[in-house]
Amino acid sequence: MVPLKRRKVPPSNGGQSSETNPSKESRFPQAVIFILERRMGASRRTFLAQLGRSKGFRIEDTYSESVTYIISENNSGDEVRTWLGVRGQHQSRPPVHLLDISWYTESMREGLPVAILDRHRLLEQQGNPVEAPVFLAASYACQRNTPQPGHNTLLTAALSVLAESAELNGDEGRGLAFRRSEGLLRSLDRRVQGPAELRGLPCLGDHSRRVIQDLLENGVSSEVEETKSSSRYKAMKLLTGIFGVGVKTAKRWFTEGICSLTQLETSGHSLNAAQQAGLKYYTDLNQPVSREEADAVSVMVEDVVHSVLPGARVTLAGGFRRGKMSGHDVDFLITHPDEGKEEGLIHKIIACLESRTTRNTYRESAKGAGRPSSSMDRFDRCFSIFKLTNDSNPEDTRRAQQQDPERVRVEAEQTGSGGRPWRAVRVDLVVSPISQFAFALLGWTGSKLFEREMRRWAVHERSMSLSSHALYDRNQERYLRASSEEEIFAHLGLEYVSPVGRNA
Ligand code: 8GT
Ligand code: MN
Repeated sequence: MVPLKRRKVPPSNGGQSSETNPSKESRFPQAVIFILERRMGASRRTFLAQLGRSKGFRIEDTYSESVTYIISENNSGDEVRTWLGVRGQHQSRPPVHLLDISWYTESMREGLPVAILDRHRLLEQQGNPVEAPVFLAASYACQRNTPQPGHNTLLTAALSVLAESAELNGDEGRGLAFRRSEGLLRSLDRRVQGPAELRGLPCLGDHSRRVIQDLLENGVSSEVEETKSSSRYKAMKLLTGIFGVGVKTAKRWFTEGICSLTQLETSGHSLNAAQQAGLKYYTDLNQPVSREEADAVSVMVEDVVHSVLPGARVTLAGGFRRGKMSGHDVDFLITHPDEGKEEGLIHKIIACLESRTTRNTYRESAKGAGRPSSSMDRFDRCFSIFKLTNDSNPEDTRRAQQQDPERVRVEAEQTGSGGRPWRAVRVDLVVSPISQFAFALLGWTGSKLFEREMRRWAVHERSMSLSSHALYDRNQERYLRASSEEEIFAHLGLEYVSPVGRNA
């Protein structure tokens, strides 16, 4: 997208901005441009059209036979032809070019219609269109249903490695591009047989397509294999795998030559409380949490919450709410039906947890504890490490609790790590007032990509801003209320996607 700062309006006669004067004569009469709104969104299209006009391009509001350049984003040539009813070439008229948005943004940058290169042209099927069945998918992850685990796990696992590697390098943009490709492949309802089937799919950049092609043709991607075996990737993954250690800290340690836990322990670095616990329980915390363990944790959390605030409601969120069979932690959202009753609740929960076990909770505000929160989210929150008894299946836990409440308030380090009767599990607790509960539940159910895409949809397609607290309509200049996730989807003009379909 053309950065806003380039959006200069050239001085025009009489001080009238050319943006407000679309009928101004075109500087390039041979280029009659139509920008397709589909999958681009109305606000972005309006912005791009105004920009073009301000630079003297002729931009049509509707498609007609006089159009010579069709600009589209995230659509295939075949789709565009079908939607607009673009006919094949005819000798009596100038050719119609079906072009990607990149041609348009480059032309904006140059201030004139740039030469059309192959990479600007939209993909169109050659030959018999029935030969390779083509997938169709909407371009935002929040418009798609994405169940677990998907039919293309070989491809999605590989793209996930490249995304993770970019994220560990601090390259968010590149990471997001791979995540979008990964999310798209997860949503496909059958296995991809060959690259030709992916023609015209949105979200797949050149890089991802090359990797996919490699995997489909050779069964492996050399780039993915090299990434996985690189010492940087391995060290960064290991170090950020320590609870309380983020990319920045891990990067600093790695530059100092720290590549293993032993090197970290002997480096003389002083670790904060969360990181010390992270190191101590490293193996436990990096072992996936099973569904059964999550259910056992639920029983413990409900017990603690109800003992400090009867009537409070505890909801399992995160990956487990999306139907995943394992996760890296267990996420809970806590609220009370009477607004205001939840105030101060997190402190009581923490106090109760700490009285029952050794110190194992980490307030979000504690320096270096866990993930930094986005500036949009201001809930009371606490990351903790629970000690879960090995035999804790939820029914046993419930029964044991009734008989002897102390038994499940797992004992501290009475035994060494080998053969000890419990394991450490990460638990994330968030408290929300009931008036924001639907937004919080949506935000904390994920997946991260699904959330991100929903916020992007809100801004670009609806001029709204969505957070885990509220939905604001910028046109109406007011907040839109919702008491269920379904209502939020409806406000956004999206078809409802149930939690199990949000595994983008
Ligand atoms: P997992 O199985 O690896 O645990 O996967 P997960 O449960 O999907 O991911 P998670 O990292 O445990 O995060 C759970 C949800 O919380 C995700 O949907 C993520 O988007 C959301 N989440 C955070 N941090 C924040 C935050 O600061 N604000 C909001 N609104 N959501 C957040 O992880
Ligand atoms: Mn989780």
